[in-house]
Amino acid sequence: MQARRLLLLLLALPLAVHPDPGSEERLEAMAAPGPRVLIIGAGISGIAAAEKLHRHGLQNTQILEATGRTGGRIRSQRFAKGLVEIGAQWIHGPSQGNPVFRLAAQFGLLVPDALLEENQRINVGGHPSAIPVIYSSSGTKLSPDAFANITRLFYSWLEETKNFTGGGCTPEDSVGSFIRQKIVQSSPDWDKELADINMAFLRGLLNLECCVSGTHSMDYVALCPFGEYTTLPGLDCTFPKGYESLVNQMKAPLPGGSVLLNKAVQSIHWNGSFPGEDSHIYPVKVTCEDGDSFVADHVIVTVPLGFLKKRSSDFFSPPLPPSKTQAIKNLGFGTNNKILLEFEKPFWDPNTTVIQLVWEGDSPLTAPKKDLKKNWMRKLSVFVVLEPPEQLGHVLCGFLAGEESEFMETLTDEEILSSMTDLFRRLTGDPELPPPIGIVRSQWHSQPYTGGSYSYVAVGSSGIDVENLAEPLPTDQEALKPMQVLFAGEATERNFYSTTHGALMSGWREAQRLIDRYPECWANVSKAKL
Ligand code: 6YU
Repeated sequence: MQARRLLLLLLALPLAVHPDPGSEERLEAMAAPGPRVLIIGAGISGIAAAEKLHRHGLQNTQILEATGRTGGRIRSQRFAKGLVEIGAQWIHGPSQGNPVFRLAAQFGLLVPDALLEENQRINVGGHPSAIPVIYSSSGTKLSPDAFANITRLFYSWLEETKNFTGGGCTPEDSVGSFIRQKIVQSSPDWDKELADINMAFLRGLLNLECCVSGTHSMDYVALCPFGEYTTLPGLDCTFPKGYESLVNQMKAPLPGGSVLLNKAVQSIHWNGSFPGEDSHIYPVKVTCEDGDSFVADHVIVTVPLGFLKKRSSDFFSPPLPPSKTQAIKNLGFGTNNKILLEFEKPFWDPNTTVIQLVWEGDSPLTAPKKDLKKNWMRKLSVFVVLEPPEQLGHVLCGFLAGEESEFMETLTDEEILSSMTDLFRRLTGDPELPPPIGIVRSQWHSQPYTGGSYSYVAVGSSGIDVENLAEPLPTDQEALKPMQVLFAGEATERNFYSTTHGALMSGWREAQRLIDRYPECWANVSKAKL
């Protein structure tokens, strides 16, 4: 039984060749029949591609992952009394059109409420639906009713941006400039006494949008294609056993040895002729930072756009065609980080779900204060209360985007904790407010294999760049060996970029290309099994 398992395991592995100075490259493992497929990256897109290929009979597939874990930007971690998310938190639009929702429901990973039809029908258009508790920087609690109109206006302007997908804007126009224009038009109608606080409040809403889009400024986000991002119906929900429980379920059917961890790819050589030990000539060879190399018929690259921005010039040989290098340069990839704080006792009321900050003196019409060391906290505009407290403890999760967020990554936990203590004392007007008892924060910008949080369509780019990024190489339709290098990952999904479902769809999309190319591999796989 043991020997049979080992044989099956070996059969499932593609060829790994190690450089051995002075001798021929050495065969490490036997290959299963069918094309050899390597997947770079074990985030949700890479795992989704591997699982789908495996399910359709393309079993000669292996994932190379740079870090010591699977999941990528899905990362659940123990903190306070329970589990918190360092990366993705919600299923955005949990309804039948969302494959993350469908899988989570199928695996039994959601609470019953999340499955209710009525929950799936609610459409908030991707905007926050909770009524916040609002604190001003001078230590006053502000009534959400006072801002109800301005909030409604702000989100109606954001909705208006969707009208530009058909035209009526220039490539230089940004979502930020559009919103500013609306503010200038609308502000003469405001009550004069409320003008300053309204401006400060709107600055906060724009800061929050920076977190949603993963950008430093909404002035960086292109107006014309903004409406191409598609929101799905459903009231966002979370995973009680952590988002990683989804990735763990998805990878469970893969044979042992399918995922090689701590196997950072250094370069991808394509359009070549690389001999395998089976005397077959392969078009692609992947070399790793540890000196290992692998030959393959196809490679699916799922590394984040942030990694490609830093490394694509020396990652591919021959270099990428101009359409791809332009897409990598043009598209945006920014930082949205979390600061999670545990409190011994909540200073907020039990029914509070969101705490919104209003920094008095700030305005969407003036540039943010420059000195990051002094002012990074002013970019913080929202803290979410994590639920349920009985299971998690009293935990607030703050969101911080852009350069301020990247600066925060350079600070120590102690420095952040001390700043947060000062912040909450200032907001509540209570100089004795006990400090948080625990902190954990994300540092997505500094992660060498991620380089930020997620992608957006930046000013000067468009959905065409997203399509170009997704196009397989060689781009020549008549190529003798097509689809040598395929591209997946959240940044390659024109309508669902920046999300886990976009990432998952992209993995399935690229797997499907190969499944279609090798119908003989899955012809024998029974329909029932699919
Ligand atoms: C969502 C959410 N969410 C918060 C934060 C973050 C993200 N997202 P991966 O990076 O996972 O995998 C690639 C792997 O490749 C990785 O493991 C690398 O180590 C590896 N690799 C790299 N280089 C390599 C090499 N050389 N060799 C080998 N391996 C290598 N999404 O749906 N709900 O609540 C959030 C959030 C702080 C950082 C999120 C959320 C984004 C998702 O996490 C992300 O898209 C996917 O996990 C990516 O999977 P992947 O496989 O592509 O890459 C209008 C408009 C607005 C547009 N935006 C609206 C939506 C906003 C998104 N939501 C954000 C909110 C939160 C809280």
